[in-house]
Amino acid sequence: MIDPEALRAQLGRLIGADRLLLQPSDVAPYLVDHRALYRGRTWAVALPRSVEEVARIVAWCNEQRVGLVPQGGNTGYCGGATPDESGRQLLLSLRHLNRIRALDAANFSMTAEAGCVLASVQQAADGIERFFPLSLGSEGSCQIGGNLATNAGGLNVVRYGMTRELVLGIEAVLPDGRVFDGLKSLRKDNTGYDLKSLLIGSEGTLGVITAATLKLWPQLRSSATALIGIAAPADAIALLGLLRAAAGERLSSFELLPRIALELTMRHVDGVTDPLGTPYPWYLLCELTATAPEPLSELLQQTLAGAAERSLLLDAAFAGSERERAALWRLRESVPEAQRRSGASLKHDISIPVAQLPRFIDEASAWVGRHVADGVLVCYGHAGDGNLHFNVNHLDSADAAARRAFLAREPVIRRAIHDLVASYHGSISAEHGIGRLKREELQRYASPVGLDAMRAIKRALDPNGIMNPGKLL
Ligand code: FAD
Ligand code: 2HG
Ligand code: ZN
Repeated sequence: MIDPEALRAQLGRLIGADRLLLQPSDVAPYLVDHRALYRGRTWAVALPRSVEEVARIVAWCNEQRVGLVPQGGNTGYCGGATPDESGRQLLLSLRHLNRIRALDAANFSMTAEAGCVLASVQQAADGIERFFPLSLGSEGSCQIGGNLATNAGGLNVVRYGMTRELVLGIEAVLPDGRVFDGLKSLRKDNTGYDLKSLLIGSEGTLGVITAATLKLWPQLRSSATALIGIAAPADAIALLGLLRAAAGERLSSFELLPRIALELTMRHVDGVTDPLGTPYPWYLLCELTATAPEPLSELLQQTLAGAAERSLLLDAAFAGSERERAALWRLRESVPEAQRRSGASLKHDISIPVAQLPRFIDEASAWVGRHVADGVLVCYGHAGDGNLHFNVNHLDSADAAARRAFLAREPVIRRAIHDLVASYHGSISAEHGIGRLKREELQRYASPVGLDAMRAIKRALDPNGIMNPGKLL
């Protein structure tokens, strides 16, 4: 049995009582995940302000065998940042560890503490005429530590890669409380196992990330953005090939949306409109960017004109100003919010080899059509990376009993979709991670040899199992 009062008193003495939240009303927002799938309990929320304080907390948790749940912006989709229902785990929020420690324009790098909100990292890079390309719909509240911990993807992966590819160095407190200072700003460093890479994507199970040195790029000087109406996903893949050939690395975003996604955003999000007027079955949101002033609009228009001659597209709306560009992105980025407002939904963040997307969408949609009469498929996402959010929305969430019945079928629907993904040698979590939500899925679909290696790593670094217990493994 734990004695919460004794734990609070001990930890308060160690880091200062002002670093702890104890009142139920103060603690409550930390105990539910963004999707409200999980509601946990805790005896305290710790809000350290320095790496040394994080180290003291972790060392103490290790001695006391107290489970520790790191939390960033709490925007994660897999319940990874929510403590369990036992009330025994300590919640560690990184929000006050939020300094930009260094900006180095000449080295194209910056060092940011884990609690920096992603948008503020982007702005800091902009301030030295550099560009940090990680971009997600949640960038106004997710934190760079959370981005590293989940190896976040987002809207620019087709050009810059996932978070792992944007990181030069890392600082983390390991489960025994020692600080791993790997904050190098080197492009080349072949000195043994890559601990940085291991911590990225570890979802708080191997240590607490306290800071990262990030790669920066030259600022963007030109862009061209279009919303393209297409008949079917197969046209998207043909267009992807054409745009890659014509624009090379300038192709920075390639997002697929079904008509229903536009309808949901227009219905549920203020100010979203359809720039094409006529409805089309599918859409692509494509963006080219360059670091020099370049005629990207011409390049995009010419490439799309060539594609239109081959009947690969039906229509296109080009952003003629920064305001129109922002409107197109708002349309795309509001899809999760529109889905949330429209009722219950089942999410499947999957990836498969890009060329097989059309066949997968056909097969998986047919299954949903046959088996989920009370659901509508909202299948959208980062098609350029082979990553779909193959989500199913409930049609009648106002009826509580019908909603419960829909949600009760989640395991059956998930199993069918994930089994199909596995048959395509795909991934059951392309960018959102495993957390608590997909723990059993990982056991089912991961390579047994790979899982054994993961467990061995976990045991070696965290023999007492204090780091984010019940998540990932
Ligand atoms: P949290 O939710 O707080 O935590 C996530 C996990 O990381 C937990 O396991 C937690 O324990 C761990 N963690 C957090 N901070 C640390 C730390 N400092 N050290 C160790 N572990 C830590 N994700 C994408 O990949 N691509 C998208 O396009 C995308 N779009 C989104 C759009 C919306 C509207 C929303 C709500 C979410 C979206 N997400 C997306 C999901 C989410 O924003 C990302 O997973 C994000 O990286 C989580 O960051 P966070 O700071 O909120 O982490
Ligand atoms: C996105 O791409 C996010 O918008 C959220 O990853 C996806 O809500 C989702 O399923
Ligand atoms: Zn996404």
